[in-house]
Amino acid sequence: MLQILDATLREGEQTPGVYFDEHIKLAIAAELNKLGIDIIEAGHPLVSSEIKFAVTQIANNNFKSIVGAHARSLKQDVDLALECGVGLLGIFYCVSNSRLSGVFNKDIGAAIAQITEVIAYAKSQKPDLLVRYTPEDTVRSNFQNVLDASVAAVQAGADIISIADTTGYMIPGTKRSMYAYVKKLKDELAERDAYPKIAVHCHNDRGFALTNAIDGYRAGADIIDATILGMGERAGIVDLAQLLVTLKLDFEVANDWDLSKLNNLYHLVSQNCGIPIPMNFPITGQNAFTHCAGVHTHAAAKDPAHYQSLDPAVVGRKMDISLDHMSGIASIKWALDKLGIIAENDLLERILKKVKSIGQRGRTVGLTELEYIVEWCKKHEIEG
Ligand code: HCA
Ligand code: CU
Repeated sequence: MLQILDATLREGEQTPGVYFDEHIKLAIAAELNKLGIDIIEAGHPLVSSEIKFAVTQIANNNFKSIVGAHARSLKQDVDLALECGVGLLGIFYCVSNSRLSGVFNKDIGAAIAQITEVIAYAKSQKPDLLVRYTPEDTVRSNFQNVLDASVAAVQAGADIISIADTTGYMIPGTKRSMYAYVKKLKDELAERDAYPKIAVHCHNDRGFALTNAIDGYRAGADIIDATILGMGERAGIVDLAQLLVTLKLDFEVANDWDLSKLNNLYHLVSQNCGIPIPMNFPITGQNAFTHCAGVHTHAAAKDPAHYQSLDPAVVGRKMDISLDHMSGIASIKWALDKLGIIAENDLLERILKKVKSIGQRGRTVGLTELEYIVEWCKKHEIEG
């Protein structure tokens, strides 16, 4: 069964300026667990004693979610992660010739020796530990190096190989296809008798993270990484809410993710990282289920499905209608109905005129304000 790995507490904290307090880290992890997220990547314990403490707290909570820590390919990092009591260890090390020679002054043989030694060490310390090996910048690295390192990692005990599109390089429908990459790597691994789970970690530098992740799933990936709000280095990675909704509703993945929990979780994270949820963000954005233009509100008030392909109730939200310069009579009627106010046509027209004039000043009218606009319009009528 497909698994989702949420990396908000690891990759997400690599968003410039983002730091979650320890109790907020625990709250986010607990909410992810309630939502039914399969794996929580809780942090990189080497970064600070606070992060190590938080990873330990999260790992020792008896969550149903598997809790993981991130580590460089060094025994020192493995020891720290093991001290935290995690169930999954994500080890990353690059295999690109230019990085190996330019940054580490190593050849691929030496890199593989280091990777396998560290994986074997981790497994010897805790045999039931799940080990993921990520050849960093997988998709831009020499394929033979990726394959050799992956096979050696599996032989040393790695359970998962993660394909990292570290720079958001993959573009669907071109030679840089995540679908083709996953297929090719799986086939070549099978040729070498290696059958690890395959994860995909897609960055969003070109805006294709979600599409690439779905491509990876279609090609047989077992694990997909995502973060709340798509947070992460630079343009971040796949947005969790969009990914879950698509997989559950459109690809009918039979997992128990509780989509109704997404909205509160997004607000919790947004409030605590200082990144507002963009108004027009799918699923969780304020406007995601709000209809504006008169033609739309007229039809949506009769049946929201005319202008919605996703029922907001599925994600714990409601349809809304915005009152502004685009409004029509149907918008006003819909809003008045919410307030329990019945108005004759003449009054309706005057309310609409007022609402439109406010909208032209660049803002929307809320229900409380509307109540007073109704009063004002009635009075205005009497006073002439
Ligand atoms: C990083 C890079 C990484 C690692 C992914 C992984 C990437 O920030 O360390 O370890 O699976 O995008 O390659 O996030
Ligand atoms: Cu990343």
